[in-house]
Amino acid sequence: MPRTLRPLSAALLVAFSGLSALAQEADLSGHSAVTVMVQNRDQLDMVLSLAEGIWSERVGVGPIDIQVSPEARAKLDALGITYRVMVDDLGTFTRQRFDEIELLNRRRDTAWFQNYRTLAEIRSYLGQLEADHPDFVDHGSVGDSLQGEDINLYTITAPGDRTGRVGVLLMGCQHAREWLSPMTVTYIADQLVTQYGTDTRITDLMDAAVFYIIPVSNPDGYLYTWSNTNNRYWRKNRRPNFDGTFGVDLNRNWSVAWGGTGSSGTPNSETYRGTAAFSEPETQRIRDFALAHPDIAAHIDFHTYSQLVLWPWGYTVTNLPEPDNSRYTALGIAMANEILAAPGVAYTPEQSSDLYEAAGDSSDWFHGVHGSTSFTIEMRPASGGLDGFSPAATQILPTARENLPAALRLAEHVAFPLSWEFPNGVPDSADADAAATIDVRIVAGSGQLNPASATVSYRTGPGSFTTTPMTSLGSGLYRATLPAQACGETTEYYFTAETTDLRVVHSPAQGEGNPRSLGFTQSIVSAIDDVETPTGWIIGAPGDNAVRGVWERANPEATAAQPEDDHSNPGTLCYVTGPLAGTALGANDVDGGVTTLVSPPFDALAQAGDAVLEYWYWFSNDKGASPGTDAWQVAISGDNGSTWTVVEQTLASTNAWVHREVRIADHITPTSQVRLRFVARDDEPGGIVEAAVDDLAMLFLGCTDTGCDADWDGSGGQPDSGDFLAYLNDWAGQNPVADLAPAGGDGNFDSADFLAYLNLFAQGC
Ligand code: 0X9
Ligand code: ZN
Repeated sequence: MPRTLRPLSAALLVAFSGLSALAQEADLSGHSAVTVMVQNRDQLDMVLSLAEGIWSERVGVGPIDIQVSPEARAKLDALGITYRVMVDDLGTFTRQRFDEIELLNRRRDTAWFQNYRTLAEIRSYLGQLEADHPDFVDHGSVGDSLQGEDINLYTITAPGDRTGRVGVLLMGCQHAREWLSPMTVTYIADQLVTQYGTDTRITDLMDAAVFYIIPVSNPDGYLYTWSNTNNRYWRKNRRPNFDGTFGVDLNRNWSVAWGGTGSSGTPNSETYRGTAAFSEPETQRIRDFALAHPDIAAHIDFHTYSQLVLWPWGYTVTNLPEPDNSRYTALGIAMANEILAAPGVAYTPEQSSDLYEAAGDSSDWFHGVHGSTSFTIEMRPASGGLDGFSPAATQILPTARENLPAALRLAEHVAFPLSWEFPNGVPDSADADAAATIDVRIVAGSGQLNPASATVSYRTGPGSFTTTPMTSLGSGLYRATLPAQACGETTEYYFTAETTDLRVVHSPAQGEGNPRSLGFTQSIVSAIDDVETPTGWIIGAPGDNAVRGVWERANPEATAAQPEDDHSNPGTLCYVTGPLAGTALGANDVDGGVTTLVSPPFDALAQAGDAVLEYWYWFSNDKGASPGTDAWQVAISGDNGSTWTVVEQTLASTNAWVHREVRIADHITPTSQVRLRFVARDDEPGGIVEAAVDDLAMLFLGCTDTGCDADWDGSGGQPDSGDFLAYLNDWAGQNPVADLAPAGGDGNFDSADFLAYLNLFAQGC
């Protein structure tokens, strides 16, 4: 799947090996971090030879982030090589960041995850977590680092019998300067423990998996980056090399293809691989721990930065053999989507070597030798993001929060025989008096789905569950249908499926023990916008940078990525990105960045009831290069567009008109000026991105109570034969709403119920 091949040339390797000679002990003042727009390979070699540190993930023609001395920066200027300044003076910047940390520490209201933490603080935080939850956390060690620091290990799982639980290893901070990494891993440990019993997803996983957490894999390097401001950008461990320089890049020291492309044999290089595979105690200890724990089936190595979800191989552009390549690709896209939907920011899922070939990394070893499913995640900021390895402390929580569900997704993949996805979301309400449908995708995990086994079980009121098969829509997608209910009723339901080797799986995991609920309500439509006439929509927003395929109100022309028809019936117009088909699929899709569309204001206070904005949309990003990497975002504003709250972000294509309902109070306080904002973005050159929006409506949910219990058909007035027949129908059909006696119902549809209705009828209205 690698779409661009960027082998490191011999010249480039020479360049790499020259790195960090200066960075080793240099004073950072006057040094800068810059993004250079590298035009060609000659320029690349020149730029790399001037760099004293490479910050970018991506090394090649195109933008790269580097650290430069004042002299090197002057040379760039003299050569006419243009660059953007990320940090003008790293000395000042780094001191400011350290001052910030001190300042935050002096404030009594700084929460633990609102500041960067030293190795000692991380140890004591997790030590306290263990003291508070001894049944959930066990501290241990995988052994000592080169300088004799303990490489701490925390084993986290729910109390109870551990047999059959699958292991998930989360590793942070192989690279010393990547400070968001130990914070994220510690956050995940914290959430697994403290959200057990509260969060269903975490609870189900903690019952099925053992999480092994190594927050700081390179303690010597981490301590060094804290020791004084000048060493803040140290990457490697602290091995004294034979030539008097320091450090081995631990993420080039693993054994798969050790010594190959993208690793250096020169000790002062930032990517120095060491004298042999596993020459370093840190990689040795983690290897030995993993080999002694064959229960470990999944592994994530957390790094910064560039916002990427990476899978093997890293050492070669060759794809993994099938079925692994497809499995990793689907999983990588699902993990990136979890991050985006958290809500978080866009991470690009791709094979590691799409970034650059680099031999001897941890994920290649975990996949290739250990046999577990392994990802490397590069977290915030984006490549070229101004803060590089040193984002403000306010970035810690958002980064940690968005990565938690990605880790859960991977853990689910190995812990459960099958996993469940809800492409249209899990609905919280449905129209009264009509059957409700819910679409679910059943994805292979440690097992394969028996396609005939997918069922939904439901009940309304007490009594036993009814089980019916779901309808297959193809490629693992199923539709569950729940019978119509009267307004105000709530149906409980859960899904069941079986693997080909007869393991039974539910969603939610406890099935009948913990079903989901769906409330049936009536909706009153107070305003409709079918986009057939202009009504005050706004196209474009500050920061929009798409160069093609911006939003238009138009009649779309069909392509493989775009609809032929709008959604309204009757009607022809919708908002669509680049409506014309053109001569090629990529002729009129979104290109070059972001395009924004803002709806006119809707009055969410127009009526009583629960205000809901509904809309229909179409999104496609799965055609062309890098499928599944460009994002769709919907946000809501209650102040006429001044401030926005994200309601949905996804990488998932619909390739069809899909219905969404946004319950306003779930996101903002309802006001009379509520707008929706739709953003389509194309970050990946070559990716095809199309979007469309139609048929917005303001709905109010509730049950209009006619005040008369015998008014069974809701027609008002005195009860009549219509009401009588409607009741009879529900009673004969054993609709739980007809179970009137004893009060609250008993699951039987008998003469007591019938008499109770006759009684109501006789009372009149
Ligand atoms: O180079 C690395 O080790 C990782 N990037 S970082 O900037 N955090 O150092 C990326 C490793 C991904 N693996 C391969 N490309 N092989
Ligand atoms: Zn790294």
